[in-house]
Amino acid sequence: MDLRQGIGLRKLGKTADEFQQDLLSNLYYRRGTTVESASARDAYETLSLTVRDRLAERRARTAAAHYASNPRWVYYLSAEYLLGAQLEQNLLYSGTGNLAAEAVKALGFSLEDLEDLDVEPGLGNGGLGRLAACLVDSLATRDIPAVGYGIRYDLGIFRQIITENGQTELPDDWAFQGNPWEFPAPDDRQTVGFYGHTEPVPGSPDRKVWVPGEIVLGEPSHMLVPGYGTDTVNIVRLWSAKASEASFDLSRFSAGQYAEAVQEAVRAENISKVLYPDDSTELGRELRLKQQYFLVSCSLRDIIRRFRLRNEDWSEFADKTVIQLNDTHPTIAIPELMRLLVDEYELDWSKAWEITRKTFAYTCHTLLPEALETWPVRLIEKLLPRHLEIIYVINMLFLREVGAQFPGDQDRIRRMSIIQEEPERRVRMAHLAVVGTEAVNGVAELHSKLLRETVLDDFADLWPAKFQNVTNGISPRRFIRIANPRLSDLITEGLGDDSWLRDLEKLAGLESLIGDASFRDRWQSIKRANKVALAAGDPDSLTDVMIKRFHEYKRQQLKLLHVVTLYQRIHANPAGDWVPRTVLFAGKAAPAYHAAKDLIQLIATVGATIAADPVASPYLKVVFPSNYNVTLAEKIIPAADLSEQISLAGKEASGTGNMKLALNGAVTIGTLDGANIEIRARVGEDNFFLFGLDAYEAAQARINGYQPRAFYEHDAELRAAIDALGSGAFGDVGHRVASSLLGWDEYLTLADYRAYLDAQAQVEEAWRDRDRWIRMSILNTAHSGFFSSDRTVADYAARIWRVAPVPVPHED
Ligand code: F58
Repeated sequence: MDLRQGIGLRKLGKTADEFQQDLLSNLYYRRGTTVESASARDAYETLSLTVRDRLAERRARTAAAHYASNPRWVYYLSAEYLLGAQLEQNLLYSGTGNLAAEAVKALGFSLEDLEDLDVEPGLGNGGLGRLAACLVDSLATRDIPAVGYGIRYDLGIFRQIITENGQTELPDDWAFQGNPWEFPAPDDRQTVGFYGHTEPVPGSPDRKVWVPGEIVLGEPSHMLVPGYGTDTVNIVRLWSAKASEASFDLSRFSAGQYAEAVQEAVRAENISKVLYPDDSTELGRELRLKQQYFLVSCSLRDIIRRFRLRNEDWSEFADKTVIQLNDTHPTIAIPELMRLLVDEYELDWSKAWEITRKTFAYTCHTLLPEALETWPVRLIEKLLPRHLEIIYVINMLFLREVGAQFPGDQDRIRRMSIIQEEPERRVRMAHLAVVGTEAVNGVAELHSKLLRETVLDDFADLWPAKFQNVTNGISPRRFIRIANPRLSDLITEGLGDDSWLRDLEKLAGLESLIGDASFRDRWQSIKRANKVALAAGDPDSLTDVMIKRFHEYKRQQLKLLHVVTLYQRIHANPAGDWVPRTVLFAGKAAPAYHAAKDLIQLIATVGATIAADPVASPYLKVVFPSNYNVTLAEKIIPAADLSEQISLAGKEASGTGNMKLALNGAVTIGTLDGANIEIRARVGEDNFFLFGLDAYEAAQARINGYQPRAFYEHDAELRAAIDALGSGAFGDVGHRVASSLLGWDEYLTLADYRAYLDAQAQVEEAWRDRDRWIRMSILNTAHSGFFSSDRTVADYAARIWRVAPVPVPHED
């Protein structure tokens, strides 16, 4: 039998009875238990396998279609993926939700209970990691042959507990009870070298032999990434570090030196032990660079292995392969591909460089200078000696090009060099990423423009065509269909079918329903029901949410000043006609980012003070649920009325929470930053509360010698709020936050305070006119279609990747 002629698998059940049969057979044969003794965990694992089988069958057909067409592939390289919980998604994408609910009920369980056992793999920090997850979803939905490569961290982003003492971090052993969604693939194991030295190759000046001093194994496992409304199932392949057999010291073990015997093995396996929640500590930097190279080395070898399944000639590599670098974390892939091509496959330098440059593309996710990665030259030299040599050659040839374009401009050469000389020699990864790729993109219009005008201006001068914008997007399946089933059903009813889930611009059709009072009523009742389900506060209060990582540039401190001012106003006039508000904060701070952790603690303390206050608490409530993650986001977002997007203009690259909230009918209060600008342009100025300095005014304010104290002195309410924080009532954290605002206020919080409060007054005015508010809410949803990650992927596919879909033939 020619296996490639058709998958020829035994058909999986389509009816409730057949699904039940499959579930039972998995319970017996794969879980090894019985109906009588099945625990909820048994039922969860068995159901997951039963659903997974359906996707695995589609996966087999996808692989066959891809093999047959030998297409151009997209490889997404990312140190982070925040995939979210898998069961509900996979039920939806496999169309087995109803069958599953019935089948598990017969076993004595409810689907909701089993969904609670589904732990999300927290393999990312925030927006960047979640973007990677949305993009792989949309790649599959758009039938684009793609693999996402990442690291299978044993411990994901820490579990956060919030108390009045602030944030506590606990390890997140997410796969402790196993992970039914992954397939280990030990046969595709790779070998990765570190340290050591290089030796010349006589007669081949470009080539070297690298003799590593340490060898670590990379073992892959993959998770299935189904497309929605299509048969494509792609994969995310995650690498785990494993010690080689040789690293176990049997003689030491026999001599009773147990710790020493496994020391080397432990060191090797530490590479994929923990996700870095932080890039601000010196400690562990070597380990982080090791992680980056580990990801890159394993993935590139796997990519080459896959290329060679159908191709032989290196000249075709860049036609068949595009590798997208998700920020600079995987940028060491550029010298690594050069090393593989030149040293191992013996291509000459210029041919190898042509291939390399054509293969890679780079997405930048920041504007903060301190977030642009650099690595000490001596660290790279020690850990990856051959790569440093290659980087030097790349730099020399590159600077020669710059010199030819701009003769005599030494200052430009110094600015553009991949090597920073002062105060310490470091490799600038963003420069390497720009030099070694065909395309560079920012993640929102303003961000891409500021990259060209500021951070990467010299490079944009040299290669204007290389710089592009691809505005971020979000998966409508996860962030409205799964997160907000009530609203999704209403939209489907209103639009006539659910095709909007694959073509989100169709939401514009909601505009014509706005005039229908019963539609508006239902819209409002759904928002209320979502608030009841969230149970964060009075469902009739204005639910005001700020959910994102804690960072000073995002300005949770501005929101806190607003809360304190509201509190003081209520106290000054307890009989006033106050708009009741529930202010919900959620988010994690990097464990070493003390200012951000101070803010968390201060918010929790102020929240407790308000809760204990009989005068203010009827009108104002601050809630701060612990452990913000994808699962929690899916509960909060559908319940939000107001979306806080208040970063200092010019600092937030894009934001994606802003898109999720608008899609779910929250109205934004925000600055002209990141994708807020594009949201406002689409939902309309009247349906967005704008305030604050723009990016140019903000930059100018600093240049003009910004004095936060002047704002403090001229604004009595602001002064009262800051004085309250610094009064001692909130302890040392209150002092620290108040004095940092008064002393320097890096992100111009005080400069934007008054404009922010004025905008909040407009919010309250709009809220009091409930019909107006509902219309605004509907219009936000109706005009969020652009922010689908399906559109983002289509943009990348057309302008950067130049890839075409490969449909998978449908089988019934
Ligand atoms: C985020 N970056 C941007 N970085 O801040 C946000 O504006 C944007 O919408 C999003 O990327 C997607 O483009 C981000 O999440 C990180 O998480 C770093 C990862 C490496 C360690 C330090 C945090």
